[in-house]
Amino acid sequence: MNGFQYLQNYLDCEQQTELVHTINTGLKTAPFFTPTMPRTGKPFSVKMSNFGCLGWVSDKAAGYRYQAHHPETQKPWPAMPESLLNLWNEITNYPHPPEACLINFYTAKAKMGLHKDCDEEDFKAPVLSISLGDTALFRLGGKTRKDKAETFELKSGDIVVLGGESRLSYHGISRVKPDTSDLLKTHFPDGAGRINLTLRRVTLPQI
Ligand code: MD3
Ligand code: FE
Repeated sequence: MNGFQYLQNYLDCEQQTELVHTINTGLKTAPFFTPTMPRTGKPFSVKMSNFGCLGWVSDKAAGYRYQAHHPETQKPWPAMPESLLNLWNEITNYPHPPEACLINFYTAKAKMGLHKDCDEEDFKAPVLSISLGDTALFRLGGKTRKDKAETFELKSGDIVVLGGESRLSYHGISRVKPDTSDLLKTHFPDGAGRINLTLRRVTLPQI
């Protein structure tokens, strides 16, 4: 698929551990919350938090959106870590910094249904995703729900970049394979599972 980069094993063990520590620090000010579906209020199986000036949230009353504050504490999100800004600059050619880093936490039973990321204004910017912990089965389809989807394994340290045509393609996480990594077991309070970080530009850059 056009604009899709699959960088296997991009981060070494030390960089992965460092990122887990950075995430733990952020979670002290911005603990995980459970988003709920617009209209129905059904809870997501994935827990979330954010770094950056804007964070992605969802609830029954107001639906999917980006906002500057944590939905429960109302505090601003922790700043975008420098290590993530560096990765963005090293991997994407995009000349403006990411504004949001969504932190998704998956336990063994969590999944994310097929969807498009379209709550942003700037679709010219790529999305950069970092996988940590247990291996996930990632589905990547096309522009419409009917298009054939391919499955990829996202392992700890893998990075995926969705730019160009692939930016608006359907995708999801069909399942997480339990006990496939020790990374979170040793460094993460809630134990096993998977963390995905997605770095995004949300607003249109002012020239
Ligand atoms: C393909 N997260 O947060 S990351 C999401 O592993 C999301 O937590 C998944 O989908 C996860 O919205 C998948 C890989 C990914 C991220 C953004 C994309 C794939 C994408 C945007 C467009 C197309
Ligand atoms: Fe997505």
